[in-house]
Amino acid sequence: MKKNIPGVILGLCLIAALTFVVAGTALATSITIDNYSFETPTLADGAATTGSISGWTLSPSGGGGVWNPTIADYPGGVPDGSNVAYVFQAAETISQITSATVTPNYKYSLQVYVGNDKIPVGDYTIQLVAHGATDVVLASATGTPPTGYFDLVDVPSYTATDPDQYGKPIEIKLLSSSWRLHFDDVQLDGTTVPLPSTMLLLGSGLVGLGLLRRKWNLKK
Ligand SMILES: [Ca+2]
Repeated sequence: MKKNIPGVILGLCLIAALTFVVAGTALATSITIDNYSFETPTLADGAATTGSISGWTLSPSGGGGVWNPTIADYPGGVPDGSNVAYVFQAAETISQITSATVTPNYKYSLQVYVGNDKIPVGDYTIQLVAHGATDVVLASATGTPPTGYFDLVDVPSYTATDPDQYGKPIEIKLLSSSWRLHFDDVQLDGTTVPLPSTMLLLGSGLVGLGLLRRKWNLKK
Protein backbone atom coordinates (compact mmCIF):
# COMPACT_ATOMS: atom_id res chain seq x y z
CA MET A 1 0.00 0.00 0.00
CA LYS A 2 1.47 3.32 -1.15
CA LYS A 3 1.67 6.10 1.36
CA ASN A 4 0.54 9.47 0.02
CA ILE A 5 2.62 11.61 2.42
CA PRO A 6 1.99 15.07 0.84
CA GLY A 7 -1.71 14.16 0.76
CA VAL A 8 -1.61 13.48 4.51
CA ILE A 9 0.25 16.77 5.14
CA LEU A 10 -2.28 18.63 2.99
CA GLY A 11 -5.13 17.03 4.93
CA LEU A 12 -3.57 18.00 8.26
CA CYS A 13 -3.06 21.57 7.04
CA LEU A 14 -6.70 21.80 5.96
CA ILE A 15 -7.81 20.59 9.40
CA ALA A 16 -5.50 23.16 11.03
CA ALA A 17 -6.89 25.90 8.76
CA LEU A 18 -10.48 24.95 9.58
CA THR A 19 -9.65 24.82 13.30
CA PHE A 20 -8.08 28.28 13.01
CA VAL A 21 -11.16 29.72 11.28
CA VAL A 22 -13.62 28.05 13.67
CA ALA A 23 -11.59 29.06 16.74
CA GLY A 24 -11.17 32.58 15.36
CA THR A 25 -14.87 33.15 14.93
CA ALA A 26 -15.86 31.43 18.18
CA LEU A 27 -13.97 33.70 20.56
CA ALA A 28 -16.85 36.08 21.27
CA THR A 29 -16.45 37.96 24.51
CA SER A 30 -18.98 40.05 26.34
CA ILE A 31 -17.66 43.57 27.01
CA THR A 32 -18.50 44.79 30.49
CA ILE A 33 -21.03 47.60 30.66
CA ASP A 34 -21.59 49.17 34.05
CA ASN A 35 -25.28 49.05 35.06
CA TYR A 36 -26.11 47.60 31.61
CA SER A 37 -29.73 46.86 32.57
CA PHE A 38 -30.27 49.97 34.72
CA GLU A 39 -31.06 47.82 37.78
CA THR A 40 -29.06 50.14 40.06
CA PRO A 41 -30.60 51.32 42.29
CA THR A 42 -33.34 48.88 43.29
CA LEU A 43 -36.67 50.70 43.04
CA ALA A 44 -40.23 50.06 44.17
CA ASP A 45 -42.82 49.42 41.49
CA GLY A 46 -43.55 52.69 39.69
CA ALA A 47 -40.67 54.57 41.35
CA ALA A 48 -37.96 56.52 39.50
CA THR A 49 -34.72 58.36 40.09
CA THR A 50 -34.25 61.79 38.59
CA GLY A 51 -31.20 63.51 37.24
CA SER A 52 -28.59 60.75 37.02
CA ILE A 53 -28.00 57.13 36.05
CA SER A 54 -25.33 55.12 37.87
CA GLY A 55 -22.45 54.26 35.51
CA TRP A 56 -23.78 56.49 32.74
CA THR A 57 -23.44 60.17 31.80
CA LEU A 58 -26.42 62.32 30.90
CA SER A 59 -25.91 65.14 28.42
CA PRO A 60 -27.31 67.73 28.96
CA SER A 61 -26.90 66.80 32.62
CA GLY A 62 -29.93 65.82 34.62
CA GLY A 63 -32.27 65.01 31.72
CA GLY A 64 -33.05 61.42 32.59
CA GLY A 65 -33.00 58.69 35.19
CA VAL A 66 -33.96 55.12 36.01
CA TRP A 67 -37.56 53.96 36.28
CA ASN A 68 -39.32 50.81 37.42
CA PRO A 69 -42.47 50.79 35.21
CA THR A 70 -45.67 49.20 36.47
CA ILE A 71 -47.49 46.47 34.55
CA ALA A 72 -49.99 49.16 33.46
CA ASP A 73 -47.13 51.06 31.77
CA TYR A 74 -45.74 48.00 29.99
CA PRO A 75 -48.23 45.10 30.08
CA GLY A 76 -45.60 42.79 28.58
CA GLY A 77 -43.02 43.75 31.20
CA VAL A 78 -39.55 45.14 30.53
CA PRO A 79 -36.83 43.24 28.62
CA ASP A 80 -34.54 42.55 31.59
CA GLY A 81 -34.98 42.90 35.36
CA SER A 82 -37.29 45.63 36.66
CA ASN A 83 -35.82 48.99 35.63
CA VAL A 84 -35.27 50.88 32.40
CA ALA A 85 -33.48 54.14 31.58
CA TYR A 86 -35.62 57.07 30.58
CA VAL A 87 -35.18 60.62 29.28
CA PHE A 88 -37.53 63.47 30.04
CA GLN A 89 -36.28 66.10 27.65
CA ALA A 90 -35.55 66.25 23.94
CA ALA A 91 -32.05 65.87 22.49
CA GLU A 92 -30.78 63.95 25.51
CA THR A 93 -27.84 61.55 25.35
CA ILE A 94 -27.12 58.72 27.78
CA SER A 95 -23.53 57.57 27.33
CA GLN A 96 -20.87 55.34 28.85
CA ILE A 97 -17.17 55.00 28.05
CA THR A 98 -16.37 51.30 28.52
CA SER A 99 -13.03 49.88 29.69
CA ALA A 100 -12.61 48.21 26.25
CA THR A 101 -10.54 49.77 23.48
CA VAL A 102 -10.82 49.41 19.71
CA THR A 103 -8.80 46.26 18.97
CA PRO A 104 -7.57 45.36 15.46
CA ASN A 105 -9.65 42.73 13.67
CA TYR A 106 -12.31 42.61 16.36
CA LYS A 107 -15.95 42.64 15.30
CA TYR A 108 -18.20 44.57 17.70
CA SER A 109 -21.94 43.89 17.99
CA LEU A 110 -24.15 46.24 20.01
CA GLN A 111 -27.75 45.46 20.98
CA VAL A 112 -30.16 47.62 22.98
CA TYR A 113 -33.89 47.35 23.72
CA VAL A 114 -35.86 50.54 23.00
CA GLY A 115 -39.48 51.26 23.93
CA ASN A 116 -42.09 53.91 24.59
CA ASP A 117 -44.94 53.42 27.03
CA LYS A 118 -47.91 55.43 25.79
CA ILE A 119 -47.68 57.90 22.96
CA PRO A 120 -45.60 57.87 19.80
CA VAL A 121 -42.53 60.00 20.36
CA GLY A 122 -39.37 60.96 18.51
CA ASP A 123 -36.58 58.84 17.18
CA TYR A 124 -33.78 57.07 18.96
CA THR A 125 -30.21 56.76 17.73
CA ILE A 126 -27.82 54.19 19.17
CA GLN A 127 -24.14 54.67 18.47
CA LEU A 128 -20.94 52.71 18.92
CA VAL A 129 -18.23 55.34 19.21
CA ALA A 130 -14.42 55.53 19.29
CA HIS A 131 -13.98 58.08 22.07
CA GLY A 132 -11.40 60.83 21.62
CA ALA A 133 -10.88 64.57 21.29
CA THR A 134 -13.24 64.17 18.35
CA ASP A 135 -15.55 61.21 18.75
CA VAL A 136 -15.82 58.92 15.72
CA VAL A 137 -19.07 57.01 15.17
CA LEU A 138 -18.16 53.43 14.24
CA ALA A 139 -21.72 52.10 13.86
CA SER A 140 -25.22 53.40 14.49
CA ALA A 141 -28.92 52.63 14.21
CA THR A 142 -31.85 55.09 14.13
CA GLY A 143 -35.57 54.43 14.36
CA THR A 144 -38.87 55.11 16.09
CA PRO A 145 -39.59 52.95 19.15
CA PRO A 146 -42.77 50.86 19.35
CA THR A 147 -45.55 52.04 21.69
CA GLY A 148 -46.43 49.89 24.69
CA TYR A 149 -43.56 47.43 24.39
CA PHE A 150 -39.85 47.15 23.63
CA ASP A 151 -38.04 46.21 20.43
CA LEU A 152 -34.50 44.85 20.27
CA VAL A 153 -32.32 47.12 18.15
CA ASP A 154 -29.41 45.32 16.53
CA VAL A 155 -26.84 47.94 15.56
CA PRO A 156 -24.93 46.88 12.39
CA SER A 157 -21.69 45.27 13.53
CA TYR A 158 -18.36 47.09 13.19
CA THR A 159 -15.06 45.39 12.41
CA ALA A 160 -11.97 47.33 13.46
CA THR A 161 -9.69 47.71 10.43
CA ASP A 162 -8.90 51.43 10.64
CA PRO A 163 -5.54 51.96 12.45
CA ASP A 164 -6.59 55.54 13.29
CA GLN A 165 -9.18 54.11 15.71
CA TYR A 166 -7.04 51.41 17.36
CA GLY A 167 -6.60 51.84 21.11
CA LYS A 168 -9.37 54.40 21.54
CA PRO A 169 -11.88 53.70 24.33
CA ILE A 170 -15.19 52.31 23.11
CA GLU A 171 -18.18 54.44 24.06
CA ILE A 172 -21.89 53.65 23.82
CA LYS A 173 -24.33 56.49 23.17
CA LEU A 174 -28.12 56.29 23.48
CA LEU A 175 -29.61 59.41 21.92
CA SER A 176 -33.20 60.60 21.98
CA SER A 177 -34.80 63.28 19.83
CA SER A 178 -37.75 63.46 22.22
CA TRP A 179 -38.82 62.64 25.76
CA ARG A 180 -40.49 59.36 26.88
CA LEU A 181 -37.92 57.11 25.24
CA HIS A 182 -36.85 54.08 27.28
CA PHE A 183 -33.76 51.90 26.99
CA ASP A 184 -32.86 48.55 28.56
CA ASP A 185 -30.40 45.63 28.50
CA VAL A 186 -27.41 47.13 26.66
CA GLN A 187 -25.17 44.34 25.36
CA LEU A 188 -21.84 44.67 23.54
CA ASP A 189 -19.90 41.66 22.23
CA GLY A 190 -16.47 41.51 20.65
CA THR A 191 -15.47 38.65 18.35
CA THR A 192 -12.07 37.95 16.88
CA VAL A 193 -12.01 37.60 13.12
CA PRO A 194 -9.22 35.84 11.16
CA LEU A 195 -6.50 38.20 10.03
CA PRO A 196 -6.62 38.55 6.21
CA SER A 197 -2.79 38.45 6.08
CA THR A 198 -2.70 35.22 8.09
CA MET A 199 -5.35 33.65 5.89
CA LEU A 200 -3.39 34.75 2.79
CA LEU A 201 -0.23 33.17 4.21
CA LEU A 202 -2.13 30.00 5.03
CA GLY A 203 -3.66 29.95 1.54
CA SER A 204 -0.22 30.39 -0.06
CA GLY A 205 1.10 27.52 2.06
CA LEU A 206 -1.74 25.25 0.94
CA VAL A 207 -1.15 26.14 -2.74
CA GLY A 208 2.54 25.35 -2.22
CA LEU A 209 1.70 22.00 -0.65
CA GLY A 210 -0.67 21.27 -3.55
CA LEU A 211 2.14 21.91 -6.05
CA LEU A 212 4.48 19.73 -3.96
CA ARG A 213 1.95 16.93 -4.06
CA ARG A 214 1.61 17.28 -7.85
CA LYS A 215 5.42 17.13 -8.22
CA TRP A 216 5.55 14.06 -5.94
CA ASN A 217 2.86 12.31 -8.00
CA LEU A 218 4.63 13.06 -11.30
CA LYS A 219 7.87 11.53 -9.96
CA LYS A 220 6.12 8.21 -9.18
CA1 LIG B 1 -33.50 46.45 33.19
